[in-house]
Amino acid sequence: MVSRRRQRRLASIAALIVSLSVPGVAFAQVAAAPRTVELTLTAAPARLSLLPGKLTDVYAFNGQVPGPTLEFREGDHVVIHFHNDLPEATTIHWHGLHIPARSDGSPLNAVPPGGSYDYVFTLLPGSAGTYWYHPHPDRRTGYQIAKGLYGALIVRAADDPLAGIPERVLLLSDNRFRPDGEVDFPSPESPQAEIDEENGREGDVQFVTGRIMPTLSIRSGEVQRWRIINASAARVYRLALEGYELLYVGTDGGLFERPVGVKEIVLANSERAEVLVRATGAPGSRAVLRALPYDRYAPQTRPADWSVPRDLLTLQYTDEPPVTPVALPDRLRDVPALDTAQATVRRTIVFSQGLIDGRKMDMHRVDQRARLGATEIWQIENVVGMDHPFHLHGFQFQVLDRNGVPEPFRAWSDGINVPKHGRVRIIVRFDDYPGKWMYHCHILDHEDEGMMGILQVTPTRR
Ligand SMILES: [Cu+2]
Repeated sequence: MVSRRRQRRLASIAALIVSLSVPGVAFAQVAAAPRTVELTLTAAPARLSLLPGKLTDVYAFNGQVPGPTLEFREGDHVVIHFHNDLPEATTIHWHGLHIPARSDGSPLNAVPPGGSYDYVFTLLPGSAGTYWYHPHPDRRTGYQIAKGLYGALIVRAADDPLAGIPERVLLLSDNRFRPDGEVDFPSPESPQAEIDEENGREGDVQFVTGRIMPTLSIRSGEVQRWRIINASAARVYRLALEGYELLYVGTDGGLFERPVGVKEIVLANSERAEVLVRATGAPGSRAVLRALPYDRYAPQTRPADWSVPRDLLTLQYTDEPPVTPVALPDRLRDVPALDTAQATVRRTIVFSQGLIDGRKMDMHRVDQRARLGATEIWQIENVVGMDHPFHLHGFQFQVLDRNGVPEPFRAWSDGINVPKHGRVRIIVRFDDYPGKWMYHCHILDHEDEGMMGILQVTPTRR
């Protein structure tokens, strides 16, 4: 019999192997038994090459930008020993995970410089999906992510209907640099600072999992599963692989019930998409994944080049002869509908420029109070002329409709874009984990300026 101590040691070795995996390459390693996974993450300054021929002062998780891709399984009990070796307070927010509030890494649980914190949670059945992790300290989230603190997190299911299909992680991020290679933040009061405050900070250098315009290799006939994460501060991606239909199979909280064939996908800030790419081209050919123009802007600050498509990566076919494509399932899993008849509370949340319900974030105020176990319908209204993406911490929700148009298929989400002068309705059940939870705009500059509120979920007194 393996001792508990030895089990933990083995788990921590397994986690170390996982944490050293090359970002952008996913390793499937699925077994049935629940396990404890223990790993260490350290945030610290580093000097790395992000641009060819230049060195940049960054903030890095375990010395890497982006941070290591973390892989877990449903049922895992996860213990992450976090050390903050930055010169400022920080947290790690496990974006999209349904876990206890003390481990959410919200601004309420800042880890001071030199401090440590253990994030402890269990990944529940049904939680398989693509997530990411990033800092979430008060007012400094945009700065710390721009300095390099972000990484992908994958939760796998033992009964994944797409198991065995080769995977790629595409962590989309853009940044701006000074001529000397340092990350470019505008000086306060400058015109650029004003534009950033309005639009959110965008950059002219586009990264896919830390690389500029990478080449992914594919064999004719092959099917690949791409897990795409929008880790940009403000840029929204309208993704298309020219000449291809993508099979859209999942979003923030995992797989849909069925694959959906699409020509393009709009991925707002913090959102994830899982797609299957079918290599229908000839050996030796190539295709380009592009971000097509998407007008999320107010006219007065819309960038001059907003309508220029941006190339993200090259898909290069090998010269090998085609393989027979694998058979793809018609059905992926059940996504049971949350029942609108069970909703006991309806709320309206109003987004205006930089404000939620007319006010800025106050760490000492509770803006919404909900009962544990309640099912609620939230309408998020955007009353201004630019898009604001809504994110709720801790709970996956289902989108009911956008501008009154019913959502075409059911999915679990933790973020949803609220278009200019638009509204969305979501349904959510606060089934577990009482505590204080953030909801906010995920344009990082807006969030840092206070476009955030606090939801307190409280157990019902008996
Ligand atoms: Cu916003």
